[in-house]
Amino acid sequence: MRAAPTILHLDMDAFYASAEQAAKPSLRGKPVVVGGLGTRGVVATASYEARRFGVHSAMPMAQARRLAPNAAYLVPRFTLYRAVSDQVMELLGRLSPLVEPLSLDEAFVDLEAGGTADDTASALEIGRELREAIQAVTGLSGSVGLAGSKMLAKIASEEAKPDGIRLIEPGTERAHLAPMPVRTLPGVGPATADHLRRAGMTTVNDLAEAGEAELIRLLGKAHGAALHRMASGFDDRPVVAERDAKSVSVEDTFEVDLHDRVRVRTEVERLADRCVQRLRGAGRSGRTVVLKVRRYDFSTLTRSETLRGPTDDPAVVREAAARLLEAVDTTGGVRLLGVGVTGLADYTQEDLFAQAAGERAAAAPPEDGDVPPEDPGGRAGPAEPGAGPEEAAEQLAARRWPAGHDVHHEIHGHGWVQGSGVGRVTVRFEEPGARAPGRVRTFRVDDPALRAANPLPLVPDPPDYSSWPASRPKSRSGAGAPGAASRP
Ligand code: DCP
Ligand code: MG
Repeated sequence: MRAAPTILHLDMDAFYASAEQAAKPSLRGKPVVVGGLGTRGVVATASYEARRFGVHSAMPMAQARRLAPNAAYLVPRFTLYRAVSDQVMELLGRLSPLVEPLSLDEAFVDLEAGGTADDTASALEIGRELREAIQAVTGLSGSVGLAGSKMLAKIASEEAKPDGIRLIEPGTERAHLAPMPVRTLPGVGPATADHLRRAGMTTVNDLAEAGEAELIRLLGKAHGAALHRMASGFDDRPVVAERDAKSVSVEDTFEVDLHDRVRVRTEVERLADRCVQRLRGAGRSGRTVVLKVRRYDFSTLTRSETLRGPTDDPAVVREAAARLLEAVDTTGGVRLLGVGVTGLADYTQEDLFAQAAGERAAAAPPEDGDVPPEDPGGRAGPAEPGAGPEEAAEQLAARRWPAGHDVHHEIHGHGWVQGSGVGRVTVRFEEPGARAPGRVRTFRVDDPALRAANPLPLVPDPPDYSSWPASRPKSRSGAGAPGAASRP
C-alpha cells in the first residue's frame, strides 16, 4: 500500500453492449442485451438501459427475454471488442510499463512506476485525461478508480460507474471498507460469504473486528490471514505487467452448471482462444497448458500437459486443452472452466508441426465465429434435436446470419442483421458514427447480393494520441460527448 493514490483501475462501461450501441446508431439509448441466443444461452452483458429491467451478466437468456422483451438481442462480436480493447490497452501502456489487464475491458496501471502521477492531484488529472482519450479514440466510456492499492482502486472504479472517476484517499481505506459486504473483498465468493454469514459476519468491519486468529480458525491459515489483512485495508499486491507474469490464464464461471459435454468442450476451446489472445497480446509464448475444472460440488481439479516447445498457436493450445478435458469426469455438471498457459518465454521456438497446425486453423472459419462461416450450401450443421422442419430452417438462418453481425449488400452497403427466420433475413443499413438510424430491408437468406462482413471501426478517424500524456492532441473537439468522434 502506498501513500499516494497512484494505482489506477480502469473498467469499460457495459463493454460489449456499449460497443454495439456505438456501432449501431439505432440502438443508442435503447436496451441492448449481448449473449448466447440459443435455448441454453446466457447474458454476457446488458446496456444500462436494459439493466433497469433487471437484466444482468450470467443470467439465462430466456429470463432476460421475459424481463426485457423489447430489448435488442445480439450475438457477441469478439473481433470488434478485441480491436477496441487493443486501443484501450495501447492508451494505458502510455501511462506506465506496469499495466495488468484482467480482461478485455479491465486493467490495473501503476502510475507511479510510469512516472505519470505521484500525488492526488496528478493522479486525478491523468485519470481524467485517460477517460477523455478513451472516449475520443474508441467512442466508448470507461470508469476510473484511483487508490493506494489494487483492492481499493477496483472498488473505486465500481463506485465511479457508469462514466465516472473516483479516488479513495490513502489512509481512509479501513473506514471506506467497513460498511461494505464481505463479498467486496477479493477471494470472497458465495461459498465463503455463506460460511462467514453463519459465523455472524456480513460486513468487512465484522471481519476486521473478528481478528486474524478467528478468521484463520474459520477459513484456514492462508485464506484467513489474507482476508484479515484485506479487511483491515492492507493490500500490497503489486501491479504485474503481463510480460512479467509467470502464466496467463482465463476462466469463466457459469451461472447454471454445464451438463452437456459438447458445450463443455466448446467452452474450453473458446477459453483456449481467449488465453492465446492474451498470451499473444503480451508477446509471449508458453510451454505448459493447464486446464482447470470446478465441478458442481465445488471440487476443483487442474490438469496440465507440457509441450515439446513453447507455443502461441491457438490450434495447439486448443488441442492440448481438449485432450486434458478428455480425462476429466464432468458428469454431474461443471461450474467453472479455466485454461492457462505457463512456462512462458518471450519468443516462440520454431516448431514446424505447430506451424502447420496453425496454417490449417487459418484456413478454417475465423475465431469465435465472429463472421459466420461461409456456408453456401446451407450446410450449417445439424439442427437441434427435436426441431421440426420449420424450426430447423429458422435455426439454419440464425446460424448463418447471427443477430447483430455485420453484413454487406452490393447496393445498400454496410449493415447488420436485425433478425432472421422463415427464409428471410432483416438487415438495418447503418454505420458507426451516423447521426440517425438507418433503413431496414428484408432479403431471402440466400440472396447472392448479401454477404457477411467485418466490423467497421467505431470511430472512423480517431485523434492522434501518440505523444500523450506529454502533450494532448489539439483536435479534441468531440472528446467527452458520448459516441462523438472528433473529425477535422
Ligand atoms: N462478460 C461476459 N460474461 C460475464 C461477465 C462479463 O461475457 N459473466 C463480458 C461482457 C462484458 C465484459 O465481459 O461487457 C466486461 O465485463 P464487466 O464485468 O466489466 O461488465 P460490463 O463492462 O459489461 O459492465 P460494467 O459497466 O458493469 O463494467
Ligand atoms: Mg466493464
